[in-house]
Amino acid sequence: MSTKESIISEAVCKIKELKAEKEIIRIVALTGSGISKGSGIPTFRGADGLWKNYNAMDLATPQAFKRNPELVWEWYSWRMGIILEKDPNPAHHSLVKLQELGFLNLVITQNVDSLHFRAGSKNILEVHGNIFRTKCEKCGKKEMIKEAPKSPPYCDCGNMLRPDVVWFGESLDRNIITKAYEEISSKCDVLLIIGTSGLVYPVADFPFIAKEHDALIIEFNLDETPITRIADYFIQGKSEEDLPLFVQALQV
Ligand code: BJW
Ligand code: ZN
Repeated sequence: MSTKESIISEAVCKIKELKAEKEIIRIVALTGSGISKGSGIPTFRGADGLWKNYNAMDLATPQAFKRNPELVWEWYSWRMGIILEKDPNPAHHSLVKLQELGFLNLVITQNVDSLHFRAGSKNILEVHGNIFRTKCEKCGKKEMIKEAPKSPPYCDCGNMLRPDVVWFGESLDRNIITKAYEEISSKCDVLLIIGTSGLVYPVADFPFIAKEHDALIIEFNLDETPITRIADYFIQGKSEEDLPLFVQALQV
């Protein structure tokens, strides 16, 4: 049985080997809600996930917003309030450090919480949008907001705004998803997959696309996921504890 420390050390050795072979290697991080769990922000699935107490179809679909925009806004404002009280954790900071050390090129995140940005990551693709941005479906205007609205906000054009996040059944932003596919399929030697259940498409395909293109797959998660079977290294535990260990090992 390998210990976690030995798995981290093997993964780091492999990365160093690749770097020695190729000189320039591109590392991409793909993150999900588990990376923000250590900050006190709930995940979606699992025993204490958001979907345990709230029905996704009543809150995170365009139909739900059409049916009851007040309820949807109330839920998003509640979540914004929670996020605003929290800070990036050592896992977010580790990705910044990896970028500074020249080991990380891009963060692709499914999270809408801005924590990678607040931690100081530079090159971020937010594939499911941002909870602190509103969008007008009538005139197309997008705007960042600093506080959780107390009631549904309106655009200057008179239309009710919506949170600029991607709901079930909606397409992801074409430019962002194209860039993500491009990076994953042609510019990724190592994919770090952190705190995602790997259940939500199209992002759930990314690890498999990267693998098909010979990327080394390193997964950080508390539990096994559908990705684990293709992972070259599975580092099981809390990302806020394990990513700092991983970065430390890379620096030696
Ligand atoms: C830790 C930890 C710690 C905990 N350390 N780890 C193909 C097949 C089947 C279905 C579909 C398909 N293509 C499209 C669909 C439909 C749908 C879909 O995928 N459904 C599946 C659920 C089956 N996809 C869509 O509708 C997407 N649109 C689309 O594809 O358009 C075209 C199309 C439409 C319809 C049909 C066909 C094509 C859009 C998806 C949008 C997802 N939106 C949400 C909400 C965003 C806004 C908001 O925040 O409110 O995005 S849902 C939610 O799930 C959120 C997340 O970004 C996303 C992923 O969740 P994530 O991050 O993985 O969180 P969890 O909770 O699932 O997992 C947490 C993990 O962390 C766990 O593994 C823990 O173990 C771990 N963990 N603590 C490390 N401390
Ligand atoms: Zn408008």
